[in-house]
Amino acid sequence: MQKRTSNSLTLFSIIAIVSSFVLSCDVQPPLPYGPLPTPSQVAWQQMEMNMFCHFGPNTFSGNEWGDGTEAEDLFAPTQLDCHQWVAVAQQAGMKGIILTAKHHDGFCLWPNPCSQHTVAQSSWRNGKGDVLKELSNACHEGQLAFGIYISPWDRNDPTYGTPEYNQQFLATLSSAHDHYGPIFEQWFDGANGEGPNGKKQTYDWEKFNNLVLEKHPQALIFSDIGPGCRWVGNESGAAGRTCWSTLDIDGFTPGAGAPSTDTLNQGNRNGTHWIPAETDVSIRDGWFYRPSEHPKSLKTLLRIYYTSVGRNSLLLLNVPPDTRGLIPAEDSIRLVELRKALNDIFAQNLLLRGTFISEHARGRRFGTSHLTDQDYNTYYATREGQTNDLIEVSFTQPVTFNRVVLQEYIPLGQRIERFHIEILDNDGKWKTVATETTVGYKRIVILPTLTTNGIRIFIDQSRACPVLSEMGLYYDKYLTDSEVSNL
Ligand code: FUL
Repeated sequence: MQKRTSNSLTLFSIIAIVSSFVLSCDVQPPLPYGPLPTPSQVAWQQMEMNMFCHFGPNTFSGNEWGDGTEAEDLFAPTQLDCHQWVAVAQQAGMKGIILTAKHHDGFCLWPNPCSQHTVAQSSWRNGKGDVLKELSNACHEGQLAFGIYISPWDRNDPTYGTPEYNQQFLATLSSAHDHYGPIFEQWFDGANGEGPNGKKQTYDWEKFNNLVLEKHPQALIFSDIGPGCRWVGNESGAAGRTCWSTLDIDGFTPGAGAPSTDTLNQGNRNGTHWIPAETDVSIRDGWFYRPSEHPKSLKTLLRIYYTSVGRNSLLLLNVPPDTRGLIPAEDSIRLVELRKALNDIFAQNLLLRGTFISEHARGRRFGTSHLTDQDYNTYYATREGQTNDLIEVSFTQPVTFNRVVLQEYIPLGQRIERFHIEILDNDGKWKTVATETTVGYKRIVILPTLTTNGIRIFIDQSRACPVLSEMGLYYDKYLTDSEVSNL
C-alpha cells in the first residue's frame, strides 16, 4: 500500500513536472522580431489622428507658397483664439496639434531672435504676439500634444544657400524648442527650393535632428525618411494597402535624395529601421485657408480615415485657421460629424457575440479572449515558430458587417505579411471574401456588406509567430458598398 502510494505520487509528480514544463513553454511571451518601435513611437501610433494647422502670411495672401517678400504686417489675425483650435481638435478626437511655425516664406509665428521676419516685426498686437506660446499653452491646458512644423527651406533668409544658413537654422530650431516644450513631433518638410539669392541649400540633417533630440528626446522627427516617422509619399490621404512600418534609410536623405514615393507609401518588408508612415492631407484643397475653398465631405474624410489609420498609418489632418485666427465653423462641424460617424461605426464589436476557436494558440495566457478585450497591451499569439494560423468565430444568430479590424501588438515588431478572410455562405460552404497583406498597428479591411454565421481569419504568412492585440467586426452605415468599392 505504502509502495503504491509512493508510485502514484511519483507518477503524479512526473505528470505535474511535464505539464508545468509544457505550460511554461507555452506561457512565455513571444520573442520580439525585427526592428522595433521605441515607446514614443508606440505612443505616437496610438494617437491615430492629429491636427495640422497651416497658418501664416499665406492665410492672408491666398498663396500656397509665399516668396518671402511679404510684409510682416500682412500677418494680422483679428480674433486669434488657440483655445478654439484645441476645442475643435478635442471634439474630433485628435490627440495633438502641429503648427506651421515657419513655412517656406520664412515668417516666424513666434518672436524668433535670429530672424528679422517674425511676429515681432509686425504690427499685430504691437509686435508682442506669439502664436507658438498661445497654442502650446492651450494644448497643455487641453491635454493635447503640441508639435511644430519648421520649414528648412526659407525664401526670406539672406543667408539661405550658404553654410551660414545651417547655423542660422539651428539657432531658429533652438529658439522654438527651448520655449514651447514639450514637443511631441518636429515636422521637417523635405521641400528644398531656391532662397532669395537664387541658391539652394545643402541641409545638415544630422545636426538638425541631433538638436531636436537633445532638447526633446521623446519627440518624433518627421521627414521623408524619419527618423521618427516618414512621409507616406502623397498628399491625398492614402497609405499603401501593403504598409510596412520598416524602412531602409541608409544612403537616403529627405527631399530629392529620398526613396521613391512608392517605397515611402509601402515601406520595406525587410527595412532596417522602424519608421512608420504618417499620412498628411488637408481637409480643404489647399494647405492654407482660402475663402473660396470648403471642407471635404464626410464621406471623403471617412474614406481617408480608412486609407490612413486603417492602413497602419497615423492621419495628420490639416485644418487651416482663417484670417480671424479661428477654425471656420464649416470645418469644425465637419469634424464633429466625422467623430460621431467613427464613434457610431466602431461602437459595437460584433465578434463579442461569437465563439472563438483557433488552431495554434500559445496557451490560455495568450488565448483568443484577448482579441476582443479592448486592451491593446494584452494579445493573442501562436507558439514560437508557428507562422500561420486560423482563427474561427461562429455565431448562433447571423451578424451583418462590412469592416474587419485587425491590430498587431507592435512593441514586438510587425510580423504578418499575408492573410485572408472567409465567411460561411448560406449553403454552408466557406467563401473567401478578402485576401490582404500587412496588418501593423491597425488594419481595417473594407468589405461589401455581408451577413453570416461564421468568419475565419487565416494568417497565411507571418515573419514570426503572429501577435494580435485586437480583432473586430463592425458595420458602417455611412458609406454604401459602391462608395468604398475601390478601397
Ligand atoms: C509640403 C509643402 O510644400 C506644403 O506647402 C505643405 O506645407 C505640405 C505639408 O508640405 O511639402
